[in-house]
Amino acid sequence: MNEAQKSLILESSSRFLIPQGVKVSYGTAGFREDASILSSTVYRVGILAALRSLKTQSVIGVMITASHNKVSDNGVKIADPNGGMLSQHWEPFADELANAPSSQKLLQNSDFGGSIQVQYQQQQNSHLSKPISSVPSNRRILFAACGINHWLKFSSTMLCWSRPAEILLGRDTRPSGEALLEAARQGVTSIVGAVASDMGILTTPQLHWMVRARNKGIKASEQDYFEQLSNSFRCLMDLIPTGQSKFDGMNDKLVVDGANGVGGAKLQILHKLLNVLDIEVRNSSEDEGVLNDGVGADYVQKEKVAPRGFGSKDAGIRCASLDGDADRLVYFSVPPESNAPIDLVDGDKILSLFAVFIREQLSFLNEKEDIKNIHKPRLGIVQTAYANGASTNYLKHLGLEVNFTPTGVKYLHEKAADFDIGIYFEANGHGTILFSETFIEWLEVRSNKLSSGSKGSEAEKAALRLLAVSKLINQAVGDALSGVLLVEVILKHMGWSIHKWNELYHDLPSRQLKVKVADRTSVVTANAETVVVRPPGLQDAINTETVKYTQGRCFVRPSGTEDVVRVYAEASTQEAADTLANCVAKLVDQFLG
Ligand code: G16
Repeated sequence: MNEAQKSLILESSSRFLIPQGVKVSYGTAGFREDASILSSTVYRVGILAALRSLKTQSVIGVMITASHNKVSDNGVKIADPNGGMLSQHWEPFADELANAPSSQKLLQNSDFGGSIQVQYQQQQNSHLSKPISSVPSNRRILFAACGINHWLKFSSTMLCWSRPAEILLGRDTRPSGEALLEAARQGVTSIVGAVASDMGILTTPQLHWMVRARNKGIKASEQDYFEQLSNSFRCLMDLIPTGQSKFDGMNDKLVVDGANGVGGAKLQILHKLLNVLDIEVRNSSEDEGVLNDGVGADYVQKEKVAPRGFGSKDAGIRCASLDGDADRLVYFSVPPESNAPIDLVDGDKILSLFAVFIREQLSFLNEKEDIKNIHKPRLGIVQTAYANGASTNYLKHLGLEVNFTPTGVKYLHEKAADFDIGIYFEANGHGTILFSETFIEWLEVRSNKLSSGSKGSEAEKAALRLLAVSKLINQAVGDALSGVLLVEVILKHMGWSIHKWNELYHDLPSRQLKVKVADRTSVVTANAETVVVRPPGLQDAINTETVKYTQGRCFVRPSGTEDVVRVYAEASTQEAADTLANCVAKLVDQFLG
């Protein structure tokens, strides 16, 4: 191994020793722990991100956030070249590198360059006689991570990568964020030639958007992000059918809970740029409150109560809530009576609103002869087991194809990318709409025709609307800011109030609980997390309980972001859903307590 590189890693890693007894795992959305034990993990993620950048010869992102978790937690995740989550086959490398005893050991044992050249020669002879998995794990990380060609180039041409690693770093408003971002920066720059750019305080989706934009050669500053969102929003507003620009008997104001996180302040900037929406932001990071404490989308959706700062004075007003890093969005309305439950409009309903709108636009397009002659765009829906059963029935009733994946944006996103238009949402409000490149190209041709003089048939307007949606809604990851704008303009387009929207279907009563257990990883699930495979006997016990309830449905799964097992139950009444959830929580405790 090159001496300069070796001493660079040895020197920087000695500043980030792993705390004793700590073992971390790249969960649903990266590493998440108490912030006080995370600096070595974040430093190593910096190294991995630089290697990923070299391997893909692209810009990579590192985001410091723990999203909906409490303020004392923090976390780190990598954004891949397309702006999406880190490729799943790299997650084991992240785990190995983050838990490797020390970088000293990582480098000490032998000469990596030699080991990798042997592997390379074996591969040149068409087959790896020794499978990669038999190479000691620390070497395997660098072997697989760097890629043979880069590595050989590295060792033979002395640091002349064809393109040096480039990493965009972002963080949310957590107090621990600044120091952890510095740890990430030192990790990145411990790879010779790697460049780390601090993009400052951002929402998680902004960082993902920037990575995607940079790799597509599009301008990628925060200002560019705001301009793209506001321009496409205005375009959709201009295309609202005449006479449809007021909500149906509804106050036009929107009040947004910013979870005391980064999203509120960013929404204010967007609001000023747009200058057409009446938006009031509460619980912004500039206010006194604590991040995600009695506020935010996770709290509102799970507890089904109004966030701090909202009450019966807001009755009749359309309200929305973002989570701590603004990648989730739910809507709600507050009843006039102070103790009554809120009307929650969750991710499933946002998905349904988007599906109704997109389906309408596609129906205008499909009326045109020429689309029949090319190919009918495929619209697909992706949900998880948390999707309320009533939402799935509604979407199927519309004739839409509904698919299920395990929890985690990385799974939903991947499935949604199989379609010309893929809409994915988790009930917790995390989701977006993906458009295939081919379909976007087709839309661009149609909308060019329109802007070059034709008056605009319904089909052409539909093409323009869909194109604007593809620019407004974040193509990299779920984004609460772009989600708010799309919801607002679709409600205006439809002339719907939040109440009318909420009446699309009636949710089955449901309850979510968390159970603290000794080791959550001892719960293993299958079939998109609907069946417990381990520990043996738990699923049978859940089944025996569930059949007692009309429309009963229940599942348990280990959280990937908190140290708990989650329980979800649905039934025909709230009381039944609560009882079922509580009984199953007790079962989890008995089996795993
Ligand atoms: C993350 C993931 C989401 C997931 C949520 C909860 O959200 O991005 O896909 O639904 O965690 O995951 P779990 O139930 O495994 O704890 P966020 O908003 O916290 O980044």
